[in-house]
Amino acid sequence: MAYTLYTYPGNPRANCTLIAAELSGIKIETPEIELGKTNKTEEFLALNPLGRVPTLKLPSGAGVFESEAIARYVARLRPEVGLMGATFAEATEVDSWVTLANADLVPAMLPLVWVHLFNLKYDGSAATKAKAAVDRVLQVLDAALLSRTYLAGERVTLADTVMVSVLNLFMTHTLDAKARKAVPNVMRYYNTLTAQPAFAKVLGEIKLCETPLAPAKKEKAAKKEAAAPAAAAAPAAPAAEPKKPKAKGPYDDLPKSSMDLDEWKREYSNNDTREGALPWLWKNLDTEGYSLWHCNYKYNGELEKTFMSANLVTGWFQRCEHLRKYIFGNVLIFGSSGPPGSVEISGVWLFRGQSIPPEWDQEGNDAFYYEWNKLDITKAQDKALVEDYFAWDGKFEGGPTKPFNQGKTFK
Ligand SMILES: N[C@@H](CCC(=O)N[C@@H](CS)C(=O)NCC(=O)O)C(=O)O
Repeated sequence: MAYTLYTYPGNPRANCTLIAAELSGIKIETPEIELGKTNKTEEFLALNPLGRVPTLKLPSGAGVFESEAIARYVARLRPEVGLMGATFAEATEVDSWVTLANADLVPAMLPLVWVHLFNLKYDGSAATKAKAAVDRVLQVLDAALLSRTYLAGERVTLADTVMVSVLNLFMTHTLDAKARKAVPNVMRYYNTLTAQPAFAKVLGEIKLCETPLAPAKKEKAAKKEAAAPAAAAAPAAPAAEPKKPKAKGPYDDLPKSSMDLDEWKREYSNNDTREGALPWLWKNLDTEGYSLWHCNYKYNGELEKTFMSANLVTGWFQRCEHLRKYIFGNVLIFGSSGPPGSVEISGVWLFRGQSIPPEWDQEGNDAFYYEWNKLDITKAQDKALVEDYFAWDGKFEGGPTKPFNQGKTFK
């Protein structure tokens, strides 16, 4: 009999265990449950007397309750994987980070995220306190990650599966681009780990937060407070402020282009690249409105596995969703799995405007870890490079040093 984890999809308290299981090669079933029903049955209460999720059912039929105990149980099943830390000192570090995440970040989920997702009663002062707690932990984490790749030791431990699972909720719901920019080391850590296959498989497609969740009935609440200032529990009243003009986006001031990027994407998707799409591009490319760039991963010397490199690219693409209207690219993997330096990542992008997207030169952004070189299609070699990258074949002169392995298109 297999292990069964009762939870609802996306529960950070369960994701940490599911990632640990992926890393350890342990199969865990996650049957669909109806929260409020399944967890109140007699059978369920025999596993967890409080009737809560997550709850783990062991092959013996016994139950394990409390998310932290469940995560530790699974991590201990395969000590050789090292999820509990390789040494006594590392095990203590794992304990510190797991407890910090659970004691300081998990309680903030309810007032900051779940209250909105599940339409619960909003408590302004609880939200303010929770936000301060999250900000403080992020600062501590950012300082710690300045000199580390992982929280404890030199490889992934339970500290990372717990921390990333919890961070993921805030990254996708409350921390907008400005908040993320304030913690570049946390971002590098989060981006690196979520690109790893075990994390990517459990967390699925990640869409970083653009606008933080806000109280559902903010305006009404603000008006009530104006009438009765004594009940000032909710945040200050933004509704009373004059409406600010909408901030300009980085592409808003560009003169209209004669080339329609969507049309190019359709051409590329529906036609043979060399026979149909590229001739269309060379005929329609507006070199004033658009620019072409080659990118080369700065840490190619560290890459060992093709599938992990491909995952790095997938993670990057997932975080580019908001730029889809303005960019198109092909990022390719070259070489084959082997010792460090066996694999290379490089690509060619087409961008609206004459520079790489503004946020891409900031530390923590995936693009920051690439060298960028603007291409000039009046030069035969640059033009051929664009063609090879877009067609996924050719000589790639001036590009990679290893043979093509696989590619990914952002369109
Ligand atoms: N301390 C527990 C908290 C678990 C918990 O509160 N789970 C919630 C869902 S996230 C639940 O089961 N609520 C339903 C209920 O209490 O009836 C743990 O970490 O496992």
